[in-house]
Amino acid sequence: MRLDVVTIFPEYLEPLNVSLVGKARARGVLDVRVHDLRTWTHDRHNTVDDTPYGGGPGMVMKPEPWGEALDEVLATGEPEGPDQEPPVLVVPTPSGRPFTQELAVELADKPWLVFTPARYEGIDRRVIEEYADRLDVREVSIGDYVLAGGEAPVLVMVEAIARLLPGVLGNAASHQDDSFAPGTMANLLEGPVYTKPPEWRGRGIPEVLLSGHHGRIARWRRDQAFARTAANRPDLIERCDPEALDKHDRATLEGLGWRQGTDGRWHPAE
Ligand code: 6GU
Repeated sequence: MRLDVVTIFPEYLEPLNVSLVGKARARGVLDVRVHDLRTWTHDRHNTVDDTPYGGGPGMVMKPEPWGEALDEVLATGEPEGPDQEPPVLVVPTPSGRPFTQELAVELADKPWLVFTPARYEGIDRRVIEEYADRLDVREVSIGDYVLAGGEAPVLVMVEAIARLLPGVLGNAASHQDDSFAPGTMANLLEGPVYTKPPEWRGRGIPEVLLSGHHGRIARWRRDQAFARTAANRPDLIERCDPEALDKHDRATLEGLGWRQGTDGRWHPAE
């Protein structure tokens, strides 16, 4: 997979040289190219921003450097490479659609992604419109809080996507039961995990994990997942498909103080 990032802070993307993503690059699974937006300015001060039309606080990123940068990056697509199709343009913005595991899975299947993290109040709207005519453009937010720029969201999204690529995680099964993995655990958070030693500071580990009884272990893990999800993300329980719950799941939820409404959905009891 090829990834391009255009930014005024190339050094902010240094973590892409480290750990999982760094190793994927070293092994040739990922081709990451970080570009300095100021390369495509032509004035003495390398100006990338200006005051907003209509007034108001903050600054807006000028369209011309973005246009020249994106035209040049797009023109480097090699007809024989993974970049033979035009890229998906991922525009990080707090006003975008939520970045979810589902979107990570969708983007992990694309051969080429171009990210345009912005600073200030964002990029002149005409840039997004210009490329939306030619490319699949996704405006994406990583959560309900405001960051100073899109660089940290790019690091977040690239890590979420890279770990899904074949051959990046040691064990292909490691993301099968991720919290939020589509299918399997049906939107339950993962429960607690333990390793050696069997006793630490007087604390043992749940007996069932030592039993070697795979059925009982799987059941216990699912119960823990329900308990954690009900406590930390009740919205996920309320949204879940009631048909996906077996008799034991329903008993677990009732034990946690949940009740099934007339619509079949689960709600915390009053
Ligand atoms: Cl993608 N950008 C900024 N600046 N803030 C955010 C965000 C993105 N997602 C959540 N907050």
